[in-house]
Amino acid sequence: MKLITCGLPYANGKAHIGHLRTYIPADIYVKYLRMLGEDIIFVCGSDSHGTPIVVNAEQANLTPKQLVDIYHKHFQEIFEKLDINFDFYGRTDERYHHQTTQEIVKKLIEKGYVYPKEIELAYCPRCERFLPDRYVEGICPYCGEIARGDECDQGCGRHLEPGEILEAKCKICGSKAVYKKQKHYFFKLTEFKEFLEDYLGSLEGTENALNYARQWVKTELKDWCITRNLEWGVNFPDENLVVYVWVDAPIGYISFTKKACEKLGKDWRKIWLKNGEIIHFIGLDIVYHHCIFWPAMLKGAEYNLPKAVVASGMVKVEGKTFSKSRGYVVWVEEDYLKAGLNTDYLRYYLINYTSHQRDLNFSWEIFKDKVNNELIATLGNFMYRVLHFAWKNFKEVRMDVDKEVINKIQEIRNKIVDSLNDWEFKVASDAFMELASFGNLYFQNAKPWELIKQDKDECEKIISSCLQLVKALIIFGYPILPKTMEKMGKIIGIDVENAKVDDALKIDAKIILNKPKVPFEKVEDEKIKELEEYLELFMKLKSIVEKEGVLDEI
Ligand code: B3M
Ligand code: ZN
Repeated sequence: MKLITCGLPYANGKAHIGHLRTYIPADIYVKYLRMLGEDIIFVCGSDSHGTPIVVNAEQANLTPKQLVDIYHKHFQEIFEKLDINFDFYGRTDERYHHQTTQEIVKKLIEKGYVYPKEIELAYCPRCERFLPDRYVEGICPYCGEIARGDECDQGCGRHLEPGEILEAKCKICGSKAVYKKQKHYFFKLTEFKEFLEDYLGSLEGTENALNYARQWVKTELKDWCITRNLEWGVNFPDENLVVYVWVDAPIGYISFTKKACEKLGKDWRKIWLKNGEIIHFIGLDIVYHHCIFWPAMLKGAEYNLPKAVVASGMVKVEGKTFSKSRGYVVWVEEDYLKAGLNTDYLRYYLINYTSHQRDLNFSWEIFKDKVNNELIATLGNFMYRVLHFAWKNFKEVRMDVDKEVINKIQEIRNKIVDSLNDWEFKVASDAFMELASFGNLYFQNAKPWELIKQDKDECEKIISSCLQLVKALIIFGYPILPKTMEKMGKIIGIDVENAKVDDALKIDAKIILNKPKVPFEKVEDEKIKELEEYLELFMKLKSIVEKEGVLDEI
């Protein structure tokens, strides 16, 4: 049994293209593995705790729970619309999750990995409160960039411990913070140094994640403060504190697996207490948490360890570094879905633009090109030509497939499987498109429109080979373009949702055709212009808002 997870989105804002950069490849990977016959559980959920939520709720005059309710529902809807199908999509403010977190924290305490210590904490004299994590902003002591209280998000990416940040300021009122003593609890991360060095040596996944983690573990490890002064969160045993959000959030992977297993009649212990394979899909900005803290916590609490961490590169919008506050962002609902664009187009763009580890640039012009010149001109064109020709001239086709065609399908199948094993999802999608190009050439060279007049039997043979290619494209394409391939599957009578990859190589006695439909609609120039103009306007607006000093994203 394999568990695939996606990093949990904070339920404090809407879904944007940066989120999908991780979730869509993960979903495509899961769909392929299932079609290869693997037993997979796929989970994710809302990260409901932590200061990002509390601060945003405070600003919106809502309780944290009310805020989470809104965005939890939003994410669920977005995932459904984009055909990202988790077996369970949970939230970390539920009882079941608190229970699992407390069990693990207690276990770490019992095993002596947690100790109390008095520390100096940032405190705002004006707001009269402690300033955990994102309540505070200042300078990263490692690289000198502007940083948040708990992470250097714009610079070196390091996690920062409470008290480490320099020139601390209150994020709410802007006052200079002072430091006050308080007792907190620490996890002995330093005791895991050797274990981590060893573990990171054999951890699988993308090089971007592994390189960072191996570098970090060599330099310095610090014990990790795991409690915070907040009301909202999982209670730390016997104290008026909650556990740090980065303790409970990854435990969501476990609590959601339990819920998924309840639903599916499977045993979660096989994954988390025995040797099931655990694969985490995350963004590059949370490698530290997944490759350093998380395995140490799991090891300390005697749980199974992740087998692979797969990190997606960052996203740019029209060539500019992604930034919600500056308006370099594409919102999934407002910008994409409301424009009425086919969700498969976005899935294809995100998987096919570049390697999973590289930065992905989203541009509406490139989007148009990829849809019109690749999906439509190559893939759609071949599928529709064949289906239309077969339907018009035969209605049902006796299958007698050219050996060369079967070999090509086999070759593409192998390429797809190999590239999945290397986390090279773009290569898989390129291989799939290569099969469509092969089909176009095959059709063009065989000239069935001439053959039909001279030798109908020979023409039927050619068309049967082309139909086998269409069938393979429907099957290989389903994980990437599920809506389209479901629709196309119906034309030749395959239930692609339940198909297996190797069905692409099976030859039926005949294929009966239904009236074909075009696979894709063209994206019009005017539409793209409109979207580009909207984005520009949005960026201008944001820069005005910024100049006027309105508090933006936390
Ligand atoms: N909620 C979101 C982020 O920092 C954070 C991920 C948790 S994964 C366990 O990207
Ligand atoms: Zn830094």
